[in-house]
Amino acid sequence: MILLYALAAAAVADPPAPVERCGYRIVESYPHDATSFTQGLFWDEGHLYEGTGQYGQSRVARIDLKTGKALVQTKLPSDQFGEGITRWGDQIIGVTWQNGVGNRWSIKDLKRVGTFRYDGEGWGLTMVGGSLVLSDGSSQLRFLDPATMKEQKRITVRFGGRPLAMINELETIDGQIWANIWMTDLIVRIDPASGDIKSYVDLTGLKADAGANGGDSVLNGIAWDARKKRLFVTGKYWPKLYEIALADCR
Ligand SMILES: [Ca+2]
Repeated sequence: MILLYALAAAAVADPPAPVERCGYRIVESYPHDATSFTQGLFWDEGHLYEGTGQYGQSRVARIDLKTGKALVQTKLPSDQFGEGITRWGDQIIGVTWQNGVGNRWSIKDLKRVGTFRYDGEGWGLTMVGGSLVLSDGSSQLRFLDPATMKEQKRITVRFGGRPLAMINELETIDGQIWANIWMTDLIVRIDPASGDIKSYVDLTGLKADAGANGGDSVLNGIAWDARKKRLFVTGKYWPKLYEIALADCR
C-alpha cells in the first residue's frame, strides 16, 4: 500500500530534478579588451577566440590570453551584428543577431571561406557530439548539421521544470552545455538530452571586480580549455577576463 501511494504521488507530482548550486573562486584574471562587445568565446590550441557584436564593430579574433590583444582578426561586414562563434574542424562558424546570415572562417588565418543562412535570430553557438547547437534568445536550443545547417532536433531549456529563455553564449564541457543567461550573473549547466538545467553558478561580484559598468556590460562568454581543464568567463566591455573554478556544488 505504501508503495502504491508513493508511485501515485510520483506520477501526479512528477517533480523536476533538483538544480544544484555551485560556488566559484577566481583562479586568475587576465586583461580583456574593454571595447569588445563579447558575443562568442572559445579556447583552442593555446589561444582564446572571441567574436564580438555591434554594427560596424563586429569581428572575430584570435586572442593572446596574457595580453588580451588580438593576434589575428577579421572584421564582419559592417551591416552584420556578430554573435556566437564555435570551432568545427578547421573552421570557425559564427552567427549574427538578426541578419539570418552566418559566416565560416578558416581557423588558421581567419579568412572567410563561406556563408550560410538560417531562420530566426542567432545568439550563442557550440558543438555537441557533431551537432552545432544554436541559441536564439528563447528557451529553445536548436541542433543543426554544421555542414548543411539542417535542423536535427531542438530542446527546451528548463529550470526546475519551467522553460527558461534568454539562453545566450554557449560552451560544451564534458558533453554538457553551459550557458550564460542574458542580463543575469548566472551561468547554467544544461543536459543536452533533456534540456533540464542541472546546475547553476551565481557569478555576482565578477562584474564589479572587473570594473565594468553600464547596462550593456553583462556577463557573457564562456570558454573551456579541455586540455588544462581551465574555465574562462568574461563580459561585454569588461576590462578583465577570468579563469574561475567551481566549488561546493550542492
Ligand atoms: Ca563559448
